[in-house]
Amino acid sequence: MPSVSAPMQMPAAASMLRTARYALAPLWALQLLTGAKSFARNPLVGSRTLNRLGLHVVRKVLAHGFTGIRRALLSGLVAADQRRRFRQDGYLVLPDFLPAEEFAALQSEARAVAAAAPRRIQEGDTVTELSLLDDDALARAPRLARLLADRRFLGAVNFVGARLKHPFCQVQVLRRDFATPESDPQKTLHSDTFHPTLKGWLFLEDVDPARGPFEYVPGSHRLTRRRLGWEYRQSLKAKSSADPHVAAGSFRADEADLAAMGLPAPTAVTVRANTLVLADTSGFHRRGQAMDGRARPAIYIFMRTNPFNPILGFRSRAFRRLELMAFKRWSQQPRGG
Ligand SMILES: O=C(O)CCC(=O)C(=O)O
Ligand SMILES: [Fe+2]
Repeated sequence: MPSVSAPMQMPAAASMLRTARYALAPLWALQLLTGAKSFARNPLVGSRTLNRLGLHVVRKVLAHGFTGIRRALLSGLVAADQRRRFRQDGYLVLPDFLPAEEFAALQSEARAVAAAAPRRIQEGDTVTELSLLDDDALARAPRLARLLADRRFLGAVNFVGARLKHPFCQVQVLRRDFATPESDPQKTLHSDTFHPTLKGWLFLEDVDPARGPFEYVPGSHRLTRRRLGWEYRQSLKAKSSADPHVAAGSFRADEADLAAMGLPAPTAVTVRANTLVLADTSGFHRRGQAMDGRARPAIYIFMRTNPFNPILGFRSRAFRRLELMAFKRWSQQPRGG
């Protein structure tokens, strides 16, 4: 008798789903002690009640506290003036990073890596080609291998990223796709995560305003009372935001928000080739709008760790290899949407 049994199965299925959800609760709770940031995916992170009680704000304060202590302990990795500039602005710009000849050789190695069938992703009107710098790629690119093992490079990356760790590096070539009318979500001013985190670029060519430079709001990495108030208000509505990036924990700020937080307008980080830019992308930033078809090639540096882990870390190549293997498996999976 389908007409009777069907309605009876519905509550059973719903209750099984509810039970399955409760079974996951310990995992969600444990994730509160990690960088888990999605208000949509983790019901505790997204809980309006918990956030009204201050969950998001407490996680943010603790993450900044732990990161600040680790970074202070790693402050010997960079020169005092760089430290001062980073603390003030939230990003570092190191021009002429490599000796000219070394850079020229690295540039041609990076071009060769980028020419060999990279991964291609499209976000709105930006096409990005990414080539992973794993052991295979580095075996054919000795200058790139030397950069990734360079003490000064690792020192600056580990100071800004506040952890002793090998970053994850790719050759990244961005190009504006003029045929696509949609806008690239990276071009809206945003913070990547609630906790301090690192992204960086060693630019392989000059980045003038027409090439869509990286833009950063100086000082927006700092936790002020006004920032915390803004974060608190965002945390109450993030879960139900129509913008999937906000629901995923990457808050968007407009000009009025910046003014309310006492923050200046973003600075376009226009640079010459061979400049290393390292930023705490929990500060507000965006990708500038490219006005012509020229590419923006760079060695793209990424490092993200559990902000609450007090251990300074260690630079293990074996660990990096494992992370790269996991990433390759993940990036080869077919994904919809
Ligand atoms: O490509 C850029 O200039 C910035 C992109 C960005 O916001 C990001 O990667 O988080
Ligand atoms: Fe970003």
